Amino acid sequence: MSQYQTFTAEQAVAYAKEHSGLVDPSELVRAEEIGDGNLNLVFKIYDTQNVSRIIVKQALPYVRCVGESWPLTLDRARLEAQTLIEHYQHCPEHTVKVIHYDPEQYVIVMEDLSDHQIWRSGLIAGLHYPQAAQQLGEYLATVLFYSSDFYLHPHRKKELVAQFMNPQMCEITEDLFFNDPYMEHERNNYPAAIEKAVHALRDNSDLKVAVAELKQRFFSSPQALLHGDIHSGSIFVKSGSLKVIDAEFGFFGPMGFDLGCAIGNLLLNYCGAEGLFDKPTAQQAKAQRLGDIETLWSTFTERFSVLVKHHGSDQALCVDGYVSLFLRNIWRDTLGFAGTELIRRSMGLSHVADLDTISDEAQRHASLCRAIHLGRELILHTDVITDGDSLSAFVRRAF
Ligand code: SR1
Ligand code: MG
Repeated sequence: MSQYQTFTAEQAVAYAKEHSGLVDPSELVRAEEIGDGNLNLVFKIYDTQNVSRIIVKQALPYVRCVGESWPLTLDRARLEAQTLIEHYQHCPEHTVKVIHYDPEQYVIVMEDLSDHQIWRSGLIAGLHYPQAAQQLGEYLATVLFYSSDFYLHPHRKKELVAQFMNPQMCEITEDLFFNDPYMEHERNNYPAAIEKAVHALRDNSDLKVAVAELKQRFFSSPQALLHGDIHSGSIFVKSGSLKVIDAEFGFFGPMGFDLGCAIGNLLLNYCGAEGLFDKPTAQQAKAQRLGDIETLWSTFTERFSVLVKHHGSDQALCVDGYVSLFLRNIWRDTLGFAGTELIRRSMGLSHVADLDTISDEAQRHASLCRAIHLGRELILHTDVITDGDSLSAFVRRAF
């Protein structure tokens, strides 16, 4: 098989037998297609004992959640494989392992993480993984530091920036985060009941200027090799462990974008808590989400600063005092990008289950409005929110 064709379950099993790297590949007998994401085919491959052993992921030539009318580059499979491999090299404990990449079939074979669960599903079920925020902070600090100018030789950095150009996937983000919500667009998706909040957002010219600034930063700040789509659905967790998957949006961009996506998704869960849970559980979940955000940011800054101190190589960037200035700017970006994630997940094409699965309609609409309101406030108040603690206080004051 050399020409690209989308796999059937049988073909996925045959492929896994050849490329799994398992000692007993003949044991692989059955595939289940589990891709519930927006873009790809994902097969779990089971052995004779009905244990899932390996994952086969294949890029489709279009956006799966929309259909063939929206074609999409298959090269994203290369970008995903290479981003994961690059991140794994520096942070194997928190990055899924790529076992094989096939540039003709646009297939990635990777380790099975069935003993974990998707963080978003856990959060919606009211589960708390106390170590997850710290581990995510460690992952982000490590992979972003080792792909930044603090560490890389300037020639190598520029080579990597070129290798990880990802124009089509970036364009999706550019449109969905920074354009669609702020205008009428057929891709937008929100209930008529929240129309007033949507119009108020679109009438806010200060907000549009601030979003333009964030889009400009996204376009032209190749600070580090980002994951590019690090929401709670791209993260597997289990007690004591966190693994990041799904890096097809990987490119060199502003560090605050990854941090903002991660924090934005914890805040989306915060905004949905009252619709998802009974009152005492909602209070507890909200406190946990804010605690997670504080831990994520403090771990990120501490770890990043230590890495600069001990492994930084650029003389000018590593001068005393610069890293804290750098991190202050990253924090401002983080808040802004978190705000855009809250807004686009509430009224744009791609929603999150933290809000959409709320069964009570009034609660669901109230949660969407909270997310839009909080998103706007974060984007407009980056100057007064100085760190994780002050973000928590700000969010608590909002609701
Ligand atoms: C058309 S893709 C929509 C969204 O799904 C992905 O997971 C990204 O978050 C993207 O924005
Ligand atoms: Mg994804």
